[in-house]
Amino acid sequence: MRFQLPLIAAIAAVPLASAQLNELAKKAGKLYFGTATDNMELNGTYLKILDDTKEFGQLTPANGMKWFAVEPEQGVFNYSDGSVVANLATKNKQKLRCHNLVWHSQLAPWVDATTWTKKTLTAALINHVTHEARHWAGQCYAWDVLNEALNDDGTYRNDTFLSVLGPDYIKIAFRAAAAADPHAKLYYNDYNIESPGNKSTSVRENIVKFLQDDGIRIDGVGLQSHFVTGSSPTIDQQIATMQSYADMNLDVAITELDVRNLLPSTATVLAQQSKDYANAVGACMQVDRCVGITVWDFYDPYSWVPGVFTGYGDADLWFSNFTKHPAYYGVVGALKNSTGKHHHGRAELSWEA
Ligand code: 9MR
Repeated sequence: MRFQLPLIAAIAAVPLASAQLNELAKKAGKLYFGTATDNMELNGTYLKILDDTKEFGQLTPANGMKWFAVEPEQGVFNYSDGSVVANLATKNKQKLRCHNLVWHSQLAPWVDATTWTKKTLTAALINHVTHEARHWAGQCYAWDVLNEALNDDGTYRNDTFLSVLGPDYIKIAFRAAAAADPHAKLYYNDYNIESPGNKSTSVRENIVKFLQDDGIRIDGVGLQSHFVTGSSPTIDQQIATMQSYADMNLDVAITELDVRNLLPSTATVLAQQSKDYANAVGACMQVDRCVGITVWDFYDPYSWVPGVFTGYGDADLWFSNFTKHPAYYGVVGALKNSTGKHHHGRAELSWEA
């Protein structure tokens, strides 16, 4: 008897294991919370966190599946880089978002250097998409078939594909992807399409409707969501835009979320960053067809931001010393708030009722 009280006190003093991102996302009816990652990052404390499926249930290779890596010379395919992340996801039972089949950037130089006819470029495009999508068929939950094909004003981006083939290259790419991997969800993926405006209108008109009118399969729109602390779209703008894609009978996903700070990251800046992260995640929670959220890496030293935006950084959820940003808890809050509210048709307890 005399041990009872201290024992109870000891149990009460043990902090409850705190729920983690993927765990909470799944409780809220989503398929995953995930992250981008890259081959040279896969070691030490970082890898421990990446491997923890309570935290991350989905991986995206940041570079290894891009055209320059996969088909560096015409007709010569190299899957070694991309397979590292793909096989890690398989080993961990994490979903894999495959990224990407067609993009103007990080393209193999031969594509821009060759003098094409419509016939020869069509063949090269089909060949690339077919080989690559077939190679990882069965492993990819989703494919970003086409990445960043629009300018910010909504016009088609004038790259080699557009200038030789016109917009039909989009149909060629999605048709080939559908044939090569019948099970992967086929996505269009872009940035600055998270709030209403010319670019999001163009996604609906010039990508989705353009394909659907021809009976070509497209399953989803990926909203990259590379945001800036203090000037991210509002949660209402994000919900409205996601819903506008969902209303075309599509899934949506946040595919590359990060929120960059103008350095230094004061307490005020970090608090605002937390709100911005929470709004993005909260928007996905409010849209039934939003299947999941992917951050574009989770550890500040591996962020693409400082290399591209001078003076900006700390855009991810973990600081370089592996402590968590306040934004981590902002995301946790957004995932928890919606638990039970939105789900894929499953009856769950709802505190709203
Ligand atoms: O994270 C990628 C980085 O390592 C590359 O250097 C960069 C080159 O553009 O691409 C990064 O990923 C991009 C993604 O593929 C598409 N959307 C924008 C991402 C950030 O640049």
